Amino acid sequence: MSVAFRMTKIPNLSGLKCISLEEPRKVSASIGFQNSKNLQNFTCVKSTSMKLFETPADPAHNYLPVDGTVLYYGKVLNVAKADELMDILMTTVEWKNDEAVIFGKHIITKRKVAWYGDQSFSYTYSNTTKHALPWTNELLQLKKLAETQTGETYNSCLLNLYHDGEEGMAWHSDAEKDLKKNGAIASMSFGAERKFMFKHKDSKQTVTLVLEHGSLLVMKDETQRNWLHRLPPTKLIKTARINLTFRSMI
Ligand SMILES: O=C(O)CCC(=O)C(=O)O
Repeated sequence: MSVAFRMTKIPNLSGLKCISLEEPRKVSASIGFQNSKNLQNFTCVKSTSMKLFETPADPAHNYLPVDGTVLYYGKVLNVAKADELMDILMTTVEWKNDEAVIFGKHIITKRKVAWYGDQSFSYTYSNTTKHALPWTNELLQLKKLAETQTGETYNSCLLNLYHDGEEGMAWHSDAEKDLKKNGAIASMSFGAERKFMFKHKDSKQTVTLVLEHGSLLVMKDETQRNWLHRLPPTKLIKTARINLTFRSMI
């Protein structure tokens, strides 16, 4: 059976790969951060792949239409290396369930977190404070890779482990007082491909990308001030994902 979907063609990209789409109606809005002049029609043949859709990697393209910068570099590690690092991160990182105090209620998440850095930085978010652990070899290598690719420097890393698609992260922005104002945040992903969404704080416009295994994304400039981001939960994904966000603490 063949199914027609409308997808957004981004200028300067050679083309979009057509793959199976679980939510065809949302595709142009999801990838479509361009104005309607840039929309073109594509016909895709439904495949048996579990992939929902792909985000074309073009580090020269800003995926946010206004008020911030999000660049997606795509896969910066090959699959074998990304698989190896995922296994190492699973076993060597000191994972702990995340905690938050929300409206006075102490919440412990299923999602696990860890916090590493150049020094024992304290990081307070959701009314709880973490103290950074010293870098492992792999985290230091990945920090260097993120720095080389993005042309920025980072001194710390927050890691998240989502056991399956039912674990996600709600809308928020990373603009805590401990972080450098408008500092770049580099996000590296391993494991299950997941949607990653942005929502403008005023216009409520949304942008959705898919973060691939071994991929890198950077959020910078005024992104945290003007946009929220989230990792939406989904029942469709049964496997784990690890995300590393390299940050600059002050
Ligand atoms: O897992 C992700 O990709 C999102 C992580 C995130 O939003 C954060 O660390 O602030």
